[in-house]
Amino acid sequence: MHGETDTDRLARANAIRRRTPPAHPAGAPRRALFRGPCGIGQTVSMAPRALITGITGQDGSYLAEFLLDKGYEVTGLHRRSSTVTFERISHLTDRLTLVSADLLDEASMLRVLRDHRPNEVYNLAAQSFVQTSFAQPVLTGEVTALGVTRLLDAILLVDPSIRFYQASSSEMFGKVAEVPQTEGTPFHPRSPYGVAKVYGHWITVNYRESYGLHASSGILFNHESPRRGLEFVTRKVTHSAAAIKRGMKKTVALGNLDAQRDWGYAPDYVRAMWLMTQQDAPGDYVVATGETHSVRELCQIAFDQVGLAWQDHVVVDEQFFRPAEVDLLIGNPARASGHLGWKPEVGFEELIRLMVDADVAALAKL
Ligand code: NAP
Ligand code: F7E
Repeated sequence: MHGETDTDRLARANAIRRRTPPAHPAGAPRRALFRGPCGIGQTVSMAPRALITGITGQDGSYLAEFLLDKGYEVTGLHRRSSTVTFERISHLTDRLTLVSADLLDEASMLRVLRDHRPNEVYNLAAQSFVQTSFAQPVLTGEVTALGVTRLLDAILLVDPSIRFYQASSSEMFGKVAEVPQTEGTPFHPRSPYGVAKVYGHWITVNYRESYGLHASSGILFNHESPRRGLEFVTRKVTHSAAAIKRGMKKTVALGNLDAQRDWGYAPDYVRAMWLMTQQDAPGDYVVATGETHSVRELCQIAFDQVGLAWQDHVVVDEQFFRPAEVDLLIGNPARASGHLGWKPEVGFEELIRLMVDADVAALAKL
């Protein structure tokens, strides 16, 4: 509607959904994807229902798109903030139900589960920036570690048949015990974030083993996109290359140029999350490309895409080094490939070039 803000549109979409009868009781067939007649002049949705925590983040936005395209009813959990944080999902708000709750507040999650009765829950919410976890280790533990237990407990109380996905991380491998890393590689996290993710991972395994929950953990290696937060190194570099090309700034300050990561494309990775919840049995899966690249290579490709030499524009600044760095992160996605039929479709160079192009296009609109 003319003059409607994101917040207005959201309120209207949610009001329409509240008038719709509940979709189908928990425990109903999970794959029923049709909309059938239900009394005179009324239709009831038989679509599967998913709840995504962290829907305003990079992965939440791609997963929401993916599930909506598969015919799901998607509820997104977002935390209250004084400004609108729906930038990544503004194109989807008419198709989503958004609810306010917080991983710090168990009762808020109980209410969301009780009111929306999802069949699948994807826990993507976290304090996800490694550097911040050194400055705010307790908050990181509350959200990224204990938040998982709060959500699992709420699931246990409301509906233990819910299928659960936990966003675990390659940061758990940290000081790596072997290269490449598999589901069996021991963890040695090197940041408060990594430590919190190890807790989240093991509590997921524990609830699976203790209570028989269909709870899976995706050990995802770095994955990026034009929707990546500006503080993460790939987007920082691609956005800076675009801004420098436009004459908006001259340099970008980075930390460890020798750091290496196994970087993939976020839309490929949300597909793996869904594949995990569709399996008969829950499990843990490494999701990675199996290739590693350095921050220096990232700079080379990004600046090349705008016709500049990276050495003329990248400066090294100690403030971006970490108190402890992780070693050689390379994932072996053999189990994901064998059991889930998953494989990445976008390679590193294509990823960085498409991110630069997206930043160039976005800045051209300013
Ligand atoms: P992201 O862009 O930082 O998104 C994090 C989301 O969590 C945001 O929606 C954020 O909300 C929400 N959140 C933070 N604290 C919350 C709280 N207390 N209650 C409710 N929501 C809260 O992260 P991402 O890259 O999409 O990653 C998704 C998940 O995968 C995270 O758990 C991350 O740790 C994990 N992971 C990511 C990668 C990767 O390379 N991207 C790799 C492995 C694992 P606001 O918008 O309000 O901040
Ligand atoms: O750093 C180095 C930095 O912040 C990558 C999160 O999604 O993936 C992400 O965590 C590397 C590090 O990602 C700068 O030292 C150099 O070695 O982009 P990042 P991350 O720490 O790997 C894992 C799998 C997650 O689970 C996390 O949630 O790049 N680096 N110079 C820099 N990093 C940043 N941010 N900024 C720099 O200036």
